[in-house]
Amino acid sequence: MAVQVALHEKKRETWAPMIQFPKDFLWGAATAAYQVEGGNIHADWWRWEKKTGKENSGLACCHYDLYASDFALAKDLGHNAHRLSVEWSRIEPEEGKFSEEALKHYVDVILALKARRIEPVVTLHHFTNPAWLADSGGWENKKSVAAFLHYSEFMVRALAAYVRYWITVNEPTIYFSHAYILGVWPPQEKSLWKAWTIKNRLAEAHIKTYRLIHKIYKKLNIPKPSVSIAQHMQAFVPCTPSIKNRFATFLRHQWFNLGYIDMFVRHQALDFIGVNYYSRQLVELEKWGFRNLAADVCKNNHHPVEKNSLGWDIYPEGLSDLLLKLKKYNLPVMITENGVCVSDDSRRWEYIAGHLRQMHQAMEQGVPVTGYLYWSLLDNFEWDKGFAPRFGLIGMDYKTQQRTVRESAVKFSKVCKTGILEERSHQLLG
Ligand code: GCO
Repeated sequence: MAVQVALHEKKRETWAPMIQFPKDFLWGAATAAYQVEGGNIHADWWRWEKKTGKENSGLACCHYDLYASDFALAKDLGHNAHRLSVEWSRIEPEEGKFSEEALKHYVDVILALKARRIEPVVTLHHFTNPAWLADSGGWENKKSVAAFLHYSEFMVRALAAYVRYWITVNEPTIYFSHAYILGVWPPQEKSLWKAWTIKNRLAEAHIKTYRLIHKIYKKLNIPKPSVSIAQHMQAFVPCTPSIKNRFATFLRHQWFNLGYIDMFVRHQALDFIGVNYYSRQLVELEKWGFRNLAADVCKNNHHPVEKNSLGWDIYPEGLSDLLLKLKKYNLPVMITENGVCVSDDSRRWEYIAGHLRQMHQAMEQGVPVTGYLYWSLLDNFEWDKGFAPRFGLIGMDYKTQQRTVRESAVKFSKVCKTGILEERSHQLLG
């Protein structure tokens, strides 16, 4: 039957309506120090990789040395913004001993972006900690917050003149859930109690760092900075509209997407909302219970959608829903990460275009989105998954360190350069 229908359908290629983004929009990509730099020997992750026998980050993309040529590629691709992180364990390899050399390196990195008129968005904590901090209990240790503030002060003073956008902590919910509940990241704990402690400690770290950054800018008489976290947000969708599923969906959205945002808004410690969006979670509860409410998902592949190479659902429509739910905060929103790992690069462009369309829809309905940073500029070290997932606009040959600009990067660059998304679409005419 389906075949017969298909035979009667005429397939015609048309141009979908042009989508135009604001002139001053920030376009670019994101990276994190540990995933691209290579040789981060003083980080807790470095030691953990060796201990567990997982794939080692090793030289990664040698971005520590090759940053300037990588930024030149980003510039060619029309990027006018770039998110990166600074590695605490390089800056403070031993407790209280700050490395002027590492600091100079990061100043040079930021200057290399500024020279290309690329706006830096700087993250202070992106999952890794100095090994000495891990040895003293990591974020379980009360002193971690003071230590983080000390390091942040050192960085912010040095970079304030060049940096407007700061991300204090990347994806705190992912960090405490992977490291302290699921036990798949260092220090591999499985304790709700510890997770709760870390959750609160990261919140305290953000709020205090937020205030510190603003104080430093004021003192140095520099125009106000814009400070946020990069919050991992998912589209939680009930598999069936049962009360259990709808209630769990509501709770998860509240806890995992908005928990930190609400808290920071209450503390007046958020200048914009940094959103990392990748995927959908199909909520299907087996039974009532705390764990079920927090974690049960559909295991029967109901409502199937395409998946990335790590098996995550591809669900662009979730982005506009999510953005519309952020409207109530009256804060600018920046997409600080959105990306896909696929072996077929044409699917990457589909992913980007699909998400840009959804983002634009939300903007038309009044959500003040100010930028879109694709994850990631380069293929890189995907934490406990190693180098297999390919998220990059630019492909990596890790043996030769050769970079290859992918077709998707070129297509995305047209949007970056013109602010216009123009796409060929297939329309079925009956
Ligand atoms: C994260 C991080 C990135 C990941 C990316 C793809 O969100 O986990 O910010 O470090 O590499 O999200 O999984």
